[in-house]
Amino acid sequence: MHLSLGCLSKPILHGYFRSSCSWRVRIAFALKGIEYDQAPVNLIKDGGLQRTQQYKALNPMQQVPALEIDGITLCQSLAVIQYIDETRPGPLLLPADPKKRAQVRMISDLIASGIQPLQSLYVIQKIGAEKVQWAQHFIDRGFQALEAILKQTAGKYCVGDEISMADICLVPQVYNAERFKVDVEQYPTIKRLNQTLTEIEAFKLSHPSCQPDTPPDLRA
Ligand code: GSH
Repeated sequence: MHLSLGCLSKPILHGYFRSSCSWRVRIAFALKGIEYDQAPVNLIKDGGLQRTQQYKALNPMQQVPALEIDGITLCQSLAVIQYIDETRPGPLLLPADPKKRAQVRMISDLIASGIQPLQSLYVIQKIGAEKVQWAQHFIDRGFQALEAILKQTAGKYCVGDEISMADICLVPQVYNAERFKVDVEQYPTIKRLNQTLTEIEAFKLSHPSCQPDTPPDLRA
């Protein structure tokens, strides 16, 4: 059931332009055509503003995103995306068919649990000098599995021909892979899907290169 939105204020997304998890939520909002405000949290400045007591009150994990919506604060991007999907009209981000729905969750979890946490800022900072090799190793390991799965599930998009939460997870993860100089050419299905998806307006609008907190030298 969709909420009546007339009396509710705009959601506030606490995120960071280059955070892949924040980008996931921005894509979901763009696909659904929902207006929201952004409250940038600089993950680098002064040791990371996500570590302040003020932000910790919003997200005790000291990570972005955090979303203020409908009188509650939600963290964890996949929970946020599913809440948006369940309460807002627009294209379904999780398909109705149980098999496809499970495949969407499988791919999303593979990325959100099996790849991104191993190359997130906090982990990388702990690794120190080996950080690039570490990130490349875990992204490659995840992409090998993801490529095999996508060969079975993909049509035009990650699961069949409808855009879903799996696509929302894929594009920011490929962006991270490229930042860490992973050779995405090795993964032809991932590469094809990413190329198709990055042409779509919702993915372009939410791209790290054009957010309110994108530094001038990284703006496209
Ligand atoms: N599982 C969380 C989600 O999906 O929201 C992961 C959130 C996460 O790792 N956020 C990163 C972060 O805030 C940015 S993408 N990193 C800050 C840090 O590591 O200190």
